Amino acid sequence: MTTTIDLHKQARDILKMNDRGGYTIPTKGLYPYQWNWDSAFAALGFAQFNIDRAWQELDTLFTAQWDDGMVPHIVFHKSDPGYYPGPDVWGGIGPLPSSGITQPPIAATMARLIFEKDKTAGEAHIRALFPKMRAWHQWFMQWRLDQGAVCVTHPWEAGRDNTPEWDGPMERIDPIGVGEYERRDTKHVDGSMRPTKFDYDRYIWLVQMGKRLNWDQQQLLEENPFRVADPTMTFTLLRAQRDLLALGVELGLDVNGLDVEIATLEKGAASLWNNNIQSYDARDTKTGEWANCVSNASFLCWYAGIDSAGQSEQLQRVLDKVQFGVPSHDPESPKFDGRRYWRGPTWAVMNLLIGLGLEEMKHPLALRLRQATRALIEQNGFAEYFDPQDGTPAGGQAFTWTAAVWLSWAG
Ligand code: 2M8
Repeated sequence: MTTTIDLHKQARDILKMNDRGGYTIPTKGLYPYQWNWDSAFAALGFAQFNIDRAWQELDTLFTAQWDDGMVPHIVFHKSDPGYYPGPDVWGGIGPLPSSGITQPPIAATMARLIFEKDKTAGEAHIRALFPKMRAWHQWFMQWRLDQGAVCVTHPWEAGRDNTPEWDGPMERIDPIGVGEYERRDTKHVDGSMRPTKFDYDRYIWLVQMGKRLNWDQQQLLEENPFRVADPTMTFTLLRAQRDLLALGVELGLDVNGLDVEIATLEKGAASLWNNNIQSYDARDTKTGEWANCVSNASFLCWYAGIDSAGQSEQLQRVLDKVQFGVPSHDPESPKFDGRRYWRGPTWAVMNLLIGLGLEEMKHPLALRLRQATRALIEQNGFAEYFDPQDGTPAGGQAFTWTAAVWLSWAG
Protein backbone atom coordinates (compact mmCIF):
# COMPACT_ATOMS: atom_id res chain seq x y z
CA MET A 1 0.00 0.00 0.00
CA THR A 2 1.26 3.49 -0.84
CA THR A 3 1.70 5.60 2.27
CA THR A 4 1.47 9.35 2.69
CA ILE A 5 5.24 9.45 3.07
CA ASP A 6 5.71 7.68 -0.28
CA LEU A 7 3.30 10.08 -1.96
CA HIS A 8 5.14 13.08 -0.54
CA LYS A 9 8.36 11.70 -1.95
CA GLN A 10 6.73 10.99 -5.31
CA ALA A 11 5.36 14.52 -5.43
CA ARG A 12 8.75 16.07 -4.63
CA ASP A 13 10.35 13.83 -7.26
CA ILE A 14 7.85 14.99 -9.89
CA LEU A 15 8.70 18.64 -9.20
CA LYS A 16 12.43 17.87 -9.40
CA MET A 17 11.99 15.79 -12.55
CA ASN A 18 10.03 18.58 -14.28
CA ASP A 19 12.55 21.23 -13.17
CA ARG A 20 14.38 22.60 -16.20
CA GLY A 21 16.69 24.86 -14.20
CA GLY A 22 14.96 27.93 -12.80
CA TYR A 23 11.56 27.01 -14.20
CA THR A 24 9.34 23.93 -14.17
CA ILE A 25 7.44 22.40 -17.08
CA PRO A 26 3.91 21.05 -16.42
CA THR A 27 4.81 17.58 -17.75
CA LYS A 28 7.32 16.09 -20.14
CA GLY A 29 6.22 15.73 -23.78
CA LEU A 30 2.76 17.31 -23.76
CA TYR A 31 3.82 20.69 -22.26
CA PRO A 32 7.58 21.29 -22.62
CA TYR A 33 7.64 25.00 -21.71
CA GLN A 34 7.02 27.28 -18.73
CA TRP A 35 3.31 28.00 -18.26
CA ASN A 36 2.27 31.00 -16.21
CA TRP A 37 -0.18 29.69 -13.62
CA ASP A 38 1.38 26.22 -13.58
CA SER A 39 4.58 27.92 -12.45
CA ALA A 40 2.84 29.74 -9.62
CA PHE A 41 1.44 26.42 -8.39
CA ALA A 42 4.89 24.83 -8.80
CA ALA A 43 6.35 27.60 -6.63
CA LEU A 44 3.86 26.79 -3.88
CA GLY A 45 4.83 23.11 -4.15
CA PHE A 46 8.56 23.84 -4.00
CA ALA A 47 8.00 26.10 -0.99
CA GLN A 48 7.11 23.01 1.05
CA PHE A 49 10.70 21.72 0.83
CA ASN A 50 12.92 24.27 -0.93
CA ILE A 51 11.94 27.90 -0.42
CA ASP A 52 14.73 29.36 -2.56
CA ARG A 53 13.67 27.24 -5.50
CA ALA A 54 10.09 28.46 -4.98
CA TRP A 55 11.16 32.09 -5.32
CA GLN A 56 13.34 31.29 -8.30
CA GLU A 57 10.28 29.91 -10.11
CA LEU A 58 8.37 33.19 -9.73
CA ASP A 59 11.43 35.34 -10.42
CA THR A 60 12.00 33.47 -13.70
CA LEU A 61 8.36 33.85 -14.75
CA PHE A 62 8.56 37.63 -14.40
CA THR A 63 11.72 37.86 -16.57
CA ALA A 64 9.29 37.27 -19.45
CA GLN A 65 7.07 40.25 -18.56
CA TRP A 66 6.27 42.53 -21.50
CA ASP A 67 6.88 46.30 -21.48
CA ASP A 68 3.13 46.91 -21.17
CA GLY A 69 2.99 44.82 -17.97
CA MET A 70 1.50 41.62 -19.36
CA VAL A 71 3.02 38.34 -18.17
CA PRO A 72 2.63 35.81 -20.98
CA HIS A 73 0.91 32.46 -20.58
CA ILE A 74 3.81 30.45 -22.08
CA VAL A 75 7.51 31.29 -21.96
CA PHE A 76 9.50 29.41 -24.60
CA HIS A 77 12.88 29.30 -22.89
CA LYS A 78 14.16 26.55 -25.19
CA SER A 79 12.52 25.55 -28.45
CA ASP A 80 10.80 22.14 -28.50
CA PRO A 81 9.08 20.69 -31.61
CA GLY A 82 6.82 18.53 -29.39
CA TYR A 83 4.38 21.41 -28.75
CA TYR A 84 2.21 23.39 -31.17
CA PRO A 85 1.80 26.40 -31.47
CA GLY A 86 5.42 27.32 -30.76
CA PRO A 87 7.21 30.69 -30.53
CA ASP A 88 7.16 31.47 -34.28
CA VAL A 89 3.40 30.99 -34.56
CA TRP A 90 2.81 33.29 -31.59
CA GLY A 91 5.29 36.05 -32.41
CA GLY A 92 5.22 37.40 -28.85
CA ILE A 93 6.81 40.84 -28.44
CA GLY A 94 8.31 40.50 -24.94
CA PRO A 95 11.94 40.23 -23.80
CA LEU A 96 11.88 36.40 -24.17
CA PRO A 97 10.14 34.23 -26.77
CA SER A 98 6.58 33.89 -25.50
CA SER A 99 2.90 33.57 -26.33
CA GLY A 100 0.85 36.75 -26.74
CA ILE A 101 -1.88 36.16 -24.15
CA THR A 102 -1.87 35.79 -20.38
CA GLN A 103 -3.33 33.39 -17.78
CA PRO A 104 -5.14 33.66 -14.43
CA PRO A 105 -3.11 35.96 -12.17
CA ILE A 106 -2.49 33.75 -9.17
CA ALA A 107 1.22 34.64 -8.77
CA ALA A 108 0.66 37.37 -6.14
CA THR A 109 -1.50 35.02 -4.07
CA MET A 110 1.07 32.23 -4.24
CA ALA A 111 3.85 34.74 -3.47
CA ARG A 112 2.00 35.80 -0.35
CA LEU A 113 1.49 32.20 0.79
CA ILE A 114 5.20 31.50 0.26
CA PHE A 115 6.18 34.73 2.04
CA GLU A 116 4.05 33.70 5.03
CA LYS A 117 6.07 30.49 5.34
CA ASP A 118 9.39 32.32 5.69
CA LYS A 119 9.34 36.11 5.78
CA THR A 120 13.10 36.49 6.08
CA ALA A 121 13.74 34.47 2.93
CA GLY A 122 10.86 36.15 1.12
CA GLU A 123 11.10 39.85 1.80
CA ALA A 124 13.67 40.77 -0.85
CA HIS A 125 11.78 38.73 -3.46
CA ILE A 126 8.49 40.40 -2.61
CA ARG A 127 10.09 43.83 -2.79
CA ALA A 128 11.47 43.04 -6.26
CA LEU A 129 8.31 41.34 -7.52
CA PHE A 130 5.81 43.85 -6.12
CA PRO A 131 6.08 46.52 -8.86
CA LYS A 132 6.04 43.81 -11.53
CA MET A 133 2.91 42.16 -10.14
CA ARG A 134 1.34 45.59 -9.76
CA ALA A 135 2.09 46.39 -13.43
CA TRP A 136 0.58 43.10 -14.56
CA HIS A 137 -2.59 43.67 -12.55
CA GLN A 138 -2.84 47.22 -13.89
CA TRP A 139 -2.57 45.88 -17.43
CA PHE A 140 -5.71 43.83 -16.73
CA MET A 141 -7.42 46.90 -15.28
CA GLN A 142 -6.51 48.97 -18.34
CA TRP A 143 -7.34 46.51 -21.10
CA ARG A 144 -9.64 43.79 -19.91
CA LEU A 145 -12.56 45.16 -17.93
CA ASP A 146 -16.24 44.89 -18.80
CA GLN A 147 -18.56 46.28 -16.10
CA GLY A 148 -15.61 45.70 -13.77
CA ALA A 149 -15.37 41.99 -14.63
CA VAL A 150 -12.17 40.72 -16.28
CA CYS A 151 -12.40 39.42 -19.85
CA VAL A 152 -10.50 36.74 -21.70
CA THR A 153 -9.60 37.27 -25.35
CA HIS A 154 -8.69 33.66 -26.09
CA PRO A 155 -10.06 30.42 -24.56
CA TRP A 156 -6.50 29.57 -23.45
CA GLU A 157 -6.29 32.68 -21.28
CA ALA A 158 -8.69 31.40 -18.62
CA GLY A 159 -6.67 28.19 -18.48
CA ARG A 160 -9.96 26.29 -19.02
CA ASP A 161 -9.44 25.80 -22.73
CA ASN A 162 -12.56 24.02 -23.98
CA THR A 163 -15.09 24.72 -21.24
CA PRO A 164 -18.68 24.91 -22.56
CA GLU A 165 -18.69 28.58 -21.48
CA TRP A 166 -16.87 29.41 -24.72
CA ASP A 167 -19.18 27.40 -27.02
CA GLY A 168 -21.37 30.37 -27.99
CA PRO A 169 -18.56 32.85 -28.73
CA MET A 170 -16.51 30.14 -30.49
CA GLU A 171 -19.42 29.30 -32.80
CA ARG A 172 -19.53 32.91 -33.96
CA ILE A 173 -15.92 32.69 -35.22
CA ASP A 174 -15.37 31.63 -38.83
CA PRO A 175 -11.72 30.54 -38.86
CA ILE A 176 -11.21 31.61 -42.45
CA GLY A 177 -7.65 31.24 -43.76
CA VAL A 178 -6.37 29.35 -40.74
CA GLY A 179 -4.54 26.99 -43.12
CA GLU A 180 -2.95 23.61 -42.47
CA TYR A 181 -1.27 22.92 -39.16
CA GLU A 182 -0.20 19.84 -37.29
CA ARG A 183 -1.48 19.29 -33.77
CA ARG A 184 1.04 17.71 -31.38
CA ASP A 185 -1.13 17.33 -28.26
CA THR A 186 -2.97 14.29 -29.66
CA LYS A 187 0.40 12.59 -30.29
CA HIS A 188 1.00 12.59 -26.53
CA VAL A 189 -2.48 11.80 -25.16
CA ASP A 190 -5.72 10.27 -26.45
CA GLY A 191 -7.67 12.69 -28.65
CA SER A 192 -10.92 11.92 -26.81
CA MET A 193 -9.46 13.68 -23.74
CA ARG A 194 -8.50 16.82 -25.69
CA PRO A 195 -10.29 19.70 -27.44
CA THR A 196 -11.77 19.01 -30.90
CA LYS A 197 -10.58 20.21 -34.32
CA PHE A 198 -13.43 22.74 -34.29
CA ASP A 199 -11.86 24.25 -31.15
CA TYR A 200 -8.26 24.08 -32.38
CA ASP A 201 -9.05 25.82 -35.70
CA ARG A 202 -10.41 28.74 -33.70
CA TYR A 203 -7.57 28.70 -31.13
CA ILE A 204 -5.02 28.97 -33.94
CA TRP A 205 -7.06 31.53 -35.89
CA LEU A 206 -7.12 33.78 -32.81
CA VAL A 207 -3.35 33.39 -32.37
CA GLN A 208 -2.79 34.32 -36.03
CA MET A 209 -4.94 37.42 -35.59
CA GLY A 210 -3.00 38.52 -32.50
CA LYS A 211 0.32 38.07 -34.26
CA ARG A 212 -0.91 40.00 -37.33
CA LEU A 213 -1.88 42.89 -35.04
CA ASN A 214 1.49 42.63 -33.27
CA TRP A 215 -0.43 42.01 -30.04
CA ASP A 216 -1.54 45.65 -29.95
CA GLN A 217 -4.23 45.68 -27.25
CA GLN A 218 -6.11 48.65 -28.72
CA GLN A 219 -6.41 46.97 -32.10
CA LEU A 220 -7.32 43.67 -30.54
CA LEU A 221 -10.03 45.40 -28.58
CA GLU A 222 -11.52 46.57 -31.86
CA GLU A 223 -11.02 43.44 -33.99
CA ASN A 224 -11.09 40.39 -31.74
CA PRO A 225 -14.58 38.78 -31.80
CA PHE A 226 -13.77 36.72 -28.68
CA ARG A 227 -14.14 38.75 -25.52
CA VAL A 228 -15.80 37.00 -22.61
CA ALA A 229 -16.14 38.30 -19.05
CA ASP A 230 -14.87 35.33 -17.10
CA PRO A 231 -15.22 34.21 -13.48
CA THR A 232 -11.70 32.65 -13.41
CA MET A 233 -9.97 35.90 -14.31
CA THR A 234 -12.28 38.10 -12.27
CA PHE A 235 -12.06 36.08 -9.05
CA THR A 236 -8.32 35.38 -9.32
CA LEU A 237 -7.48 39.02 -10.04
CA LEU A 238 -9.68 40.25 -7.21
CA ARG A 239 -7.96 37.86 -4.82
CA ALA A 240 -4.51 38.74 -6.17
CA GLN A 241 -5.18 42.45 -5.71
CA ARG A 242 -6.23 41.86 -2.10
CA ASP A 243 -3.00 39.90 -1.50
CA LEU A 244 -0.91 42.59 -3.15
CA LEU A 245 -2.53 45.22 -0.95
CA ALA A 246 -1.80 43.19 2.20
CA LEU A 247 1.82 42.63 1.19
CA GLY A 248 2.30 46.27 0.26
CA VAL A 249 0.87 47.51 3.55
CA GLU A 250 3.03 45.08 5.54
CA LEU A 251 6.23 46.11 3.76
CA GLY A 252 5.45 49.81 3.44
CA LEU A 253 5.25 49.76 -0.37
CA ASP A 254 3.23 52.05 -2.63
CA VAL A 255 -0.36 50.75 -2.61
CA ASN A 256 -1.91 53.91 -3.96
CA GLY A 257 -5.05 53.16 -6.00
CA LEU A 258 -5.28 49.50 -5.08
CA ASP A 259 -8.37 50.00 -2.93
CA VAL A 260 -10.20 51.65 -5.84
CA GLU A 261 -9.21 48.82 -8.18
CA ILE A 262 -10.45 46.26 -5.67
CA ALA A 263 -13.81 48.04 -5.42
CA THR A 264 -14.11 47.99 -9.22
CA LEU A 265 -13.40 44.27 -9.34
CA GLU A 266 -15.92 43.62 -6.56
CA LYS A 267 -18.56 45.27 -8.75
CA GLY A 268 -17.30 43.22 -11.66
CA ALA A 269 -17.64 40.00 -9.69
CA ALA A 270 -21.22 40.93 -8.75
CA SER A 271 -21.96 41.55 -12.45
CA LEU A 272 -21.17 37.87 -13.17
CA TRP A 273 -24.06 36.59 -11.06
CA ASN A 274 -26.53 34.95 -13.44
CA ASN A 275 -29.94 34.98 -11.80
CA ASN A 276 -31.42 32.51 -14.32
CA ILE A 277 -29.16 29.71 -13.15
CA GLN A 278 -28.40 31.06 -9.65
CA SER A 279 -24.65 30.90 -10.19
CA TYR A 280 -21.62 32.96 -11.16
CA ASP A 281 -21.27 32.60 -14.91
CA ALA A 282 -19.34 33.79 -17.96
CA ARG A 283 -20.83 36.60 -20.09
CA ASP A 284 -20.14 37.11 -23.79
CA THR A 285 -19.43 40.85 -23.98
CA LYS A 286 -20.09 40.95 -27.74
CA THR A 287 -23.70 39.79 -27.42
CA GLY A 288 -24.41 40.28 -23.71
CA GLU A 289 -25.46 36.62 -23.53
CA TRP A 290 -24.80 34.38 -20.55
CA ALA A 291 -23.06 31.05 -21.02
CA ASN A 292 -25.61 29.54 -18.59
CA CYS A 293 -22.92 27.25 -17.17
CA VAL A 294 -22.06 26.22 -13.64
CA SER A 295 -18.33 25.52 -13.92
CA ASN A 296 -15.59 25.01 -11.36
CA ALA A 297 -14.67 28.68 -11.88
CA SER A 298 -18.10 29.66 -10.54
CA PHE A 299 -16.93 28.32 -7.18
CA LEU A 300 -13.92 30.64 -6.96
CA CYS A 301 -16.07 33.31 -5.29
CA TRP A 302 -14.88 32.36 -1.77
CA TYR A 303 -11.26 32.47 -2.96
CA ALA A 304 -12.01 36.07 -3.97
CA GLY A 305 -13.42 36.80 -0.51
CA ILE A 306 -17.08 36.68 -1.56
CA ASP A 307 -19.57 34.50 0.30
CA SER A 308 -22.67 33.40 -1.56
CA ALA A 309 -25.59 31.34 -0.25
CA GLY A 310 -26.74 30.62 -3.80
CA GLN A 311 -23.33 29.37 -4.87
CA SER A 312 -23.17 27.21 -1.72
CA GLU A 313 -26.36 25.46 -2.79
CA GLN A 314 -24.82 24.81 -6.20
CA LEU A 315 -21.68 23.40 -4.58
CA GLN A 316 -23.70 21.04 -2.42
CA ARG A 317 -25.67 19.87 -5.47
CA VAL A 318 -22.62 19.34 -7.66
CA LEU A 319 -20.61 17.54 -4.95
CA ASP A 320 -23.54 15.20 -4.31
CA LYS A 321 -23.59 14.21 -7.99
CA VAL A 322 -20.00 12.97 -8.36
CA GLN A 323 -17.54 11.04 -6.21
CA PHE A 324 -14.59 13.38 -6.75
CA GLY A 325 -15.65 17.02 -7.03
CA VAL A 326 -15.38 19.73 -8.15
CA PRO A 327 -16.14 18.82 -11.77
CA SER A 328 -15.15 21.46 -14.32
CA HIS A 329 -18.68 21.47 -15.73
CA ASP A 330 -22.10 20.82 -14.21
CA PRO A 331 -22.60 17.02 -14.10
CA GLU A 332 -26.33 17.53 -14.74
CA SER A 333 -25.74 19.49 -17.94
CA PRO A 334 -26.06 17.70 -21.32
CA LYS A 335 -22.65 19.16 -22.20
CA PHE A 336 -20.92 17.38 -19.32
CA ASP A 337 -18.17 15.02 -20.54
CA GLY A 338 -16.27 13.40 -17.66
CA ARG A 339 -13.06 12.69 -19.59
CA ARG A 340 -12.81 15.63 -21.99
CA TYR A 341 -10.48 18.13 -20.43
CA TRP A 342 -12.33 21.22 -19.14
CA ARG A 343 -15.82 19.89 -19.99
CA GLY A 344 -16.24 17.74 -16.90
CA PRO A 345 -13.05 16.39 -15.32
CA THR A 346 -11.88 17.36 -11.85
CA TRP A 347 -8.70 19.42 -11.65
CA ALA A 348 -6.74 19.33 -8.38
CA VAL A 349 -5.54 22.90 -8.86
CA MET A 350 -9.04 24.30 -9.11
CA ASN A 351 -9.97 22.31 -6.02
CA LEU A 352 -7.03 23.89 -4.20
CA LEU A 353 -8.14 27.43 -5.06
CA ILE A 354 -11.78 26.71 -4.28
CA GLY A 355 -10.76 24.87 -1.10
CA LEU A 356 -8.53 27.68 0.15
CA GLY A 357 -11.43 30.08 -0.20
CA LEU A 358 -13.86 27.73 1.55
CA GLU A 359 -11.42 27.15 4.42
CA GLU A 360 -10.78 30.85 4.91
CA MET A 361 -14.54 31.41 5.13
CA LYS A 362 -15.00 28.41 7.45
CA HIS A 363 -17.46 26.96 4.97
CA PRO A 364 -19.04 23.64 6.02
CA LEU A 365 -18.06 21.98 2.71
CA ALA A 366 -14.37 22.90 3.01
CA LEU A 367 -13.20 19.69 4.66
CA ARG A 368 -15.20 17.50 2.31
CA LEU A 369 -13.50 19.00 -0.74
CA ARG A 370 -10.03 18.63 0.73
CA GLN A 371 -10.67 15.01 1.67
CA ALA A 372 -12.09 14.20 -1.77
CA THR A 373 -9.01 15.72 -3.43
CA ARG A 374 -6.75 13.77 -1.11
CA ALA A 375 -8.53 10.49 -1.90
CA LEU A 376 -8.49 11.28 -5.62
CA ILE A 377 -4.69 11.63 -5.71
CA GLU A 378 -4.06 8.78 -3.26
CA GLN A 379 -6.06 6.39 -5.43
CA ASN A 380 -5.18 7.68 -8.90
CA GLY A 381 -1.78 9.38 -8.78
CA PHE A 382 -0.54 12.70 -10.09
CA ALA A 383 -2.44 12.98 -13.36
CA GLU A 384 -3.24 16.25 -15.13
CA TYR A 385 -6.97 15.78 -14.40
CA PHE A 386 -9.43 13.06 -13.42
CA ASP A 387 -12.85 11.70 -14.26
CA PRO A 388 -14.99 13.06 -11.39
CA GLN A 389 -17.27 10.01 -11.37
CA ASP A 390 -14.70 7.27 -10.77
CA GLY A 391 -11.37 9.12 -10.50
CA THR A 392 -9.86 7.67 -13.69
CA PRO A 393 -6.62 9.60 -14.34
CA ALA A 394 -6.56 11.49 -17.64
CA GLY A 395 -4.32 13.70 -19.79
CA GLY A 396 -0.62 13.98 -18.95
CA GLN A 397 0.98 12.02 -16.10
CA ALA A 398 3.56 13.00 -13.44
CA PHE A 399 1.99 16.43 -13.52
CA THR A 400 3.65 19.33 -11.73
CA TRP A 401 0.55 21.09 -10.46
CA THR A 402 -1.09 17.96 -9.10
CA ALA A 403 2.13 17.18 -7.20
CA ALA A 404 2.18 20.76 -5.90
CA VAL A 405 -1.42 20.47 -4.69
CA TRP A 406 -0.55 17.30 -2.83
CA LEU A 407 2.45 18.85 -1.08
CA SER A 408 0.84 22.16 -0.21
CA TRP A 409 -2.73 21.22 0.61
CA ALA A 410 -4.27 17.83 -0.10
CA GLY A 411 -1.56 15.48 1.21
C1 2M8 B 1 -3.69 23.57 -20.85
O1 2M8 B 1 -3.59 24.54 -21.87
C2 2M8 B 1 -2.61 24.51 -22.93
C3 2M8 B 1 -2.66 25.84 -23.64
O2 2M8 B 1 -2.31 26.85 -22.78
C4 2M8 B 1 -2.81 23.42 -23.94
O3 2M8 B 1 -3.78 22.65 -23.86
O4 2M8 B 1 -1.97 23.32 -24.84
C5 2M8 B 1 -4.65 24.12 -19.78
O5 2M8 B 1 -5.07 23.09 -18.91
C6 2M8 B 1 -3.99 25.25 -18.99
O6 2M8 B 1 -4.79 25.65 -17.91
C7 2M8 B 1 -2.61 24.83 -18.48
O7 2M8 B 1 -1.97 25.95 -17.92
C8 2M8 B 1 -1.74 24.23 -19.58
C9 2M8 B 1 -0.45 23.61 -19.03
O8 2M8 B 1 -0.72 22.73 -17.96
O9 2M8 B 1 -2.44 23.21 -20.27
